[in-house]
Amino acid sequence: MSNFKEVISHFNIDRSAVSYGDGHINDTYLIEVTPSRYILQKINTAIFKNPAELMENIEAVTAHLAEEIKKTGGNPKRETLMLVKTTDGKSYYKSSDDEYFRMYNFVEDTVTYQSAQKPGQFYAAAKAFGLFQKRLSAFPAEKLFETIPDFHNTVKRFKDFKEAVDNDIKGRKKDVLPEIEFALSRESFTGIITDALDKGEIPTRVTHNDTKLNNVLFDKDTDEAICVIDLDTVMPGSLLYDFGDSIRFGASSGAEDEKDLDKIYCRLDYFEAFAKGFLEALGDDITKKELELLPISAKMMTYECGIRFLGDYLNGDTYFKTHYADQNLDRARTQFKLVADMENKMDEMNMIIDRLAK
Ligand code: ADP
Ligand code: GN1
Ligand code: MG
Repeated sequence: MSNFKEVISHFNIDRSAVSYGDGHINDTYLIEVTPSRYILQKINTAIFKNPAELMENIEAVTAHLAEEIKKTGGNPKRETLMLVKTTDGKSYYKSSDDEYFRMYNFVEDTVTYQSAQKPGQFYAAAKAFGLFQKRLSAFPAEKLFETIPDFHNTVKRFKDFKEAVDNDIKGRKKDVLPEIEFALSRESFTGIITDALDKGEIPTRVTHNDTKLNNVLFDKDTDEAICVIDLDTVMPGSLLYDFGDSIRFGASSGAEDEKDLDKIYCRLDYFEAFAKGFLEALGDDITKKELELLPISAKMMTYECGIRFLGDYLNGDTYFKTHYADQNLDRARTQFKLVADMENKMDEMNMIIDRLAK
């Protein structure tokens, strides 16, 4: 990282930092100033075009969450991210080379998981994401900036994907024709959630929009899911985005970039555990139509992520961080394998939701 000393001095810290975490988007560093630790992040401005607006969102959302947590006797220092202000009282620092940095308190004695190890753990994550959404239900959605426009507009994502296929700027299309065919043949279902939103059949809510299992911190002793992190995409959206994206990642039997596709399928016991926790946390705060669309939202978010990975592969890997050549292709393949498996299991997924909703 360039001019590191300059950056941390503006957070009143003078220590070295080490790279940290497994995110695909921002550069994350851990800083130790005994007895405290901090997370420093360089915001990815190729993706988040307006970091000042993004930080305004995060300031407002974390302040709201802290109040809600206090009201119920919780501990905001463990249950929500807390920003560390710069020496001039701001929530971020813009460096002399125009990079944007923010700092959070490190939430101690927690762990993140790259995959759910037992259904109970995924149930706990569901409770945390459900509660996150519930705590934000009174937050005025119109106050939030759209940090990435059309983030979960699958119809728009499909158009972008088709453009990547048509442009084929890296000449990779010829190697991935079956994957492209898989994606293109499913165009007709891409509008189900956007149509329901447009027609007012389901409400717009304040949602997280990136509910990967590794975006929740678990207490290392109790294994309770205590703090939802990665708030860059908190924006107006649909509850279905949060449900579907959680299932996409956490109900998968393997890693997002697993090469052996025989190992990849959707684990229905994990699907059920998540649905149970999410519905318990939401209580009455979910409509009949949302309930009905929960299973299809899992397929939608998985498909959408698949076309995003494959589109990025075709575009030359410019969006998601990759650690080896073809990683985005491996990621796209696992997503499509999951989509195919979910199509076979759709009846069972519907039955599970029917049973839980009774
Ligand atoms: P990205 O947007 O790149 O996914 P995240 O905000 O999710 O970045 O952070 C990456 C990782 O850093 C997380 O998965 C988590 O392990 C860790 N992390 C982030 N913030 C904190 C925090 N405040 N306390 C403890 N760990 C954190
Ligand atoms: C990114 O930031 P991270 O790693 O939690 C991405 C998500 C994808 C996910 C796929 C802002 O999430 O939308 O679902 O990778 N975040 C952004 O693993 O694009
Ligand atoms: Mg993350």
